[in-house]
Amino acid sequence: MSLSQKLFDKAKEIIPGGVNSPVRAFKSVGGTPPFIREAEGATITDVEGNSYTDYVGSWGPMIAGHSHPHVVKAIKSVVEKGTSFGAPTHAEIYLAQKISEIVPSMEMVRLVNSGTEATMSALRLARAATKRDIILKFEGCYHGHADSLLVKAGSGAATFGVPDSPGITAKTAEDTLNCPYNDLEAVENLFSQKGSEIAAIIVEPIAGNIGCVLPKDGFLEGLRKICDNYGSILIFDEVMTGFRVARGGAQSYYNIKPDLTTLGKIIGGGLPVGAYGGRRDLMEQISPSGPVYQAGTLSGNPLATAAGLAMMKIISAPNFYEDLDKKTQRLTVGISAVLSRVGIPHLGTRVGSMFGLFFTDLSVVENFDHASKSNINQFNRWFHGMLNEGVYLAPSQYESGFLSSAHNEEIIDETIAAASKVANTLK
Ligand code: KE4
Repeated sequence: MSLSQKLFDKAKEIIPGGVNSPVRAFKSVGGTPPFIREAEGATITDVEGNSYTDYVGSWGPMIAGHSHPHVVKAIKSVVEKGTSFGAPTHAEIYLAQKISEIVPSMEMVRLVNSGTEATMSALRLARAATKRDIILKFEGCYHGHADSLLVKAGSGAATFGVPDSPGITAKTAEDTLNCPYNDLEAVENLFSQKGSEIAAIIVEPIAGNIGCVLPKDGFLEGLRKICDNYGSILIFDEVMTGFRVARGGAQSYYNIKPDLTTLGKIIGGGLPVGAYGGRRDLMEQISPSGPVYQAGTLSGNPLATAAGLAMMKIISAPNFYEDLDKKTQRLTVGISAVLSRVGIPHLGTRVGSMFGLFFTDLSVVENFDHASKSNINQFNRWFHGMLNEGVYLAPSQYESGFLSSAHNEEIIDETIAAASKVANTLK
């Protein structure tokens, strides 16, 4: 029995499923998750010293690679001065200013501790500002595990095929409507019936929790117009796409201005940070400047803001995104070529350094229904084949992959060579 297996058995005795976040348990792909000891750059190493090229990057935060020296240095520079004060600090101002400078639609910013807190708070604000109860999300999109958002969610929830979680009241679920992603007509029909009751649309501008599904031309613009017509709030959940697909996130990539944006992952460089922000007239309604309550003991703590400021500096380097784009293109084109060479039906998707791979005959995957028709068994064989070749991919068909600035051409070509070996076993 491997050390990871021993640790997994021990973990299951004291932690539900042996993990602190479900998708880590490898339930959908099967097998035992390697317990990780350390990580640096593009490499993670498990407790037995096996190293893997990492394309999960802690589910997005590690866009500059693991243990980036500037992030480590920033944390070290503050950690001995205290880890949390529960009081305002200057670094919180700087980080909020930096976020607003890079994402101008975020005229004001509130730091929280996770993406879930960010989306939960943004929805509360949207409901308060519009005095409406209903929210619209999209099937398969995942916005964290707040009750009202765990309805036909993606990511881990979709992976387990139980998109609705027990413990959510019928009333809560009632106030959450879903449409198929990319189906603007369905949204228009819904709004023509209930538009005056809908507080907000919350959308992943690129759906990264269905696998990686791109918005169809006109979809995001259409949501913007509908929200304008009906006085609803447009929330871009950029927890995954923010600072990922472009410096200014998907909203800059597609040139759409949401009313509120939620962030997470990259802004903390791996430390627990989330944020929400947007129009000043909305954000000023957040306590204590306004009546909408939201709070957090560790929000904006000095370690998180130091790491976040270091990340903002790293991603602001010239050509940072252009280089990532080129390298991810090399990777995804290379993998697709080796799968095509052996005749494996698949569809690769990508925006910047965020990418997906569906084992499907479909020529397009536009929504959760399309994605759920993928050959999950084939995906699972691909996943384990690549893991055995030292390549660590997201352990679910309903997740996206991420490349970092630490992945160089040599590493990418090694991954493609591994893919070529594994592709032959999939025939
Ligand atoms: P967190 O609460 O996990 O920080 O963020 C929730 C969240 C919100 N919005 C989007 C678009 C997200 O992708 C996420 C979290 N992403 C998942 C990966 N699909 C995190 C991995 C996990 O759940 O362990």
